[in-house]
Amino acid sequence: MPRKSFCWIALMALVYPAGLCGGWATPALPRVVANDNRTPAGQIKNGVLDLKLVLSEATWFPEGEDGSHRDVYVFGEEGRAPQSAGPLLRVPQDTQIHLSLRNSLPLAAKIYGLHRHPGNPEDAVKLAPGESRQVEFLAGEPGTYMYWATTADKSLHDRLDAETLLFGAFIVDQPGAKTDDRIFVLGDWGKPATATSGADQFLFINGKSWPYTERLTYKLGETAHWRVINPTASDHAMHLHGFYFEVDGVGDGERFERYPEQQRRTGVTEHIDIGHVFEMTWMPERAGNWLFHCHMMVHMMPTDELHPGDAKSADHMAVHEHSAGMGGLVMGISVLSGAATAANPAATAATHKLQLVISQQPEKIPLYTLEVNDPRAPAKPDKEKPPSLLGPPIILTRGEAAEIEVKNGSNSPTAIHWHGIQLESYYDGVPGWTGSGQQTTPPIAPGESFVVRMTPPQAGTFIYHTHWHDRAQLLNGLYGPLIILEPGQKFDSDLDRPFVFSMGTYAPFGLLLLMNGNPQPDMMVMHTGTRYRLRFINICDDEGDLRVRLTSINSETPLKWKVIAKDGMNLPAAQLKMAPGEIAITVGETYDVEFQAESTGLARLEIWQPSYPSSVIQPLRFVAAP
Ligand SMILES: [Cu+2]
Repeated sequence: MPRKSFCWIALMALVYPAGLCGGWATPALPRVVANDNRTPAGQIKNGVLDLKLVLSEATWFPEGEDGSHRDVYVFGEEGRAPQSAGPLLRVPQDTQIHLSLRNSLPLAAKIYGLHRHPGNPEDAVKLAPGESRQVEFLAGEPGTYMYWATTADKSLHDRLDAETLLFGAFIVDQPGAKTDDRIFVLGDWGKPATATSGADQFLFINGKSWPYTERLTYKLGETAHWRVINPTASDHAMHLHGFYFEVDGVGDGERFERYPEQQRRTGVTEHIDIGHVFEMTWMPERAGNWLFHCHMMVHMMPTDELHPGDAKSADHMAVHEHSAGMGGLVMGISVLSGAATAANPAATAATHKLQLVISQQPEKIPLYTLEVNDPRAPAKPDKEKPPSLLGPPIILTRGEAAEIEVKNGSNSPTAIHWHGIQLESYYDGVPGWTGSGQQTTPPIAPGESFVVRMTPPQAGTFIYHTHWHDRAQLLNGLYGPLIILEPGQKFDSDLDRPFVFSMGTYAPFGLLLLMNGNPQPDMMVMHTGTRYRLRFINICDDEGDLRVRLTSINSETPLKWKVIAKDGMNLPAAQLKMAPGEIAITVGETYDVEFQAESTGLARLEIWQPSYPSSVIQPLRFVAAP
């Protein structure tokens, strides 16, 4: 077949800077086939799986089959096309596994994870270039696992370049278990910058990058069971739009822990560490288009290297009309209504109408100012200066129809996502994607308004934030707390304290980690013997592993608090307990905790990331209640 990309190269050479053509395929290499992980590899006979795996070099097309490509190392089944993710190893418990492994790479390889689970994570099968070996073992405990390889003696944390696609899913099923679940293996191909070319990176799921990832289709009321596997060199914050999911279990690649029913957590975002896995279950209850994506901005943006002219998402939308300005770790989900026509946005009469007004201060930092006009919000008694780089809270009531007019007074188009809220797809806020085929959410052009309707079914802590996919909006404060109260409840700003964690362009210092829009918040006074609700929101761009901790001023031992909700969902009674005041909160997660100071004194609420030296401390003073 003639290579379509050939004339494309000539065309691209005119448009793209030099140095981007390093990845053009060697014509002799086979082409990588995207693996949707629905068909187990090999043959099972009489309780024995026979599978022949080969490591080889191949040409991979992360986007369209005539798009950009890279030469990589991948797994394949002997005699078949190489795959990304590698061939699916899936067997019932107690299956004897007979593997034949062949290394056709010019480099020695070490393969990890091909043993009985749980086993020794350091166990590796070593293969010299050209070497073949047989491996036999019994499938271990049921669960979700992975196998992966390195040609440079690296760990999962530091693999680079061609070898980063050497991985596959490994599933052990309980005897008789249903196997109609879906398996999503995350990928991250990366090459550091050199003297002659920039860094090159893109992210993908089951071998493809958005908008070329598989489009999932569900019927209303179907149950979706997913397994998510992370063999990449970074952690991720996997977020589902519009619906809660239950986390059924987690694993570190070696040991899988299935949660007992009362210990399962419900949320809209789940952190997944390097080499880890999780299983989730959810039910599509509303028709329309939805997303499952990594909430870390850099993992859901169009790749500069593949689309150097499209760095601005508006331009990108024009080039790839199905991309909606996104790229990388994003999957699209269409929920079919079952009716002949797609669900139209409902027009329930709203009894609570308010406005979110976005304005822009040209050439200033921050670029945007957000204002909420709500006739129900009490007038501010003094001329309190609103925090910069943070929108005011929007406060709604569970079960009450609300109408929010988003007025875009800025110079760039935008879109607002109502993170964690179970609402109709059309109002979910992903321009060009949410809604249905007939009517998708429009971008809000400068000078225009968009009226959002929702009747939140759940009281708790949520987020409104830009879903416009360039960093400038997120780093300039286009977000704020979205708080849903129980009917009859009034927001008490003394007892109820939102803490928004973000990254922002803070004048004149540049990009900083912020708490409530501030890198150095002022002293906050709280009363002893008084129960406070602290609402934590992480809307940083990429801080996947953020920690929050409450300690008294002279101690590293956290004070005790009670976590009462995650992602706006109250924890079941079995999970409520007083615990040391320290939690991990990933991008796109919210936590509500109850805290009561028992003695007067100073304390600090601190956020930090283990891998970076930056932190923000909110000083607290506990004084006797009047
Ligand atoms: Cu990510």
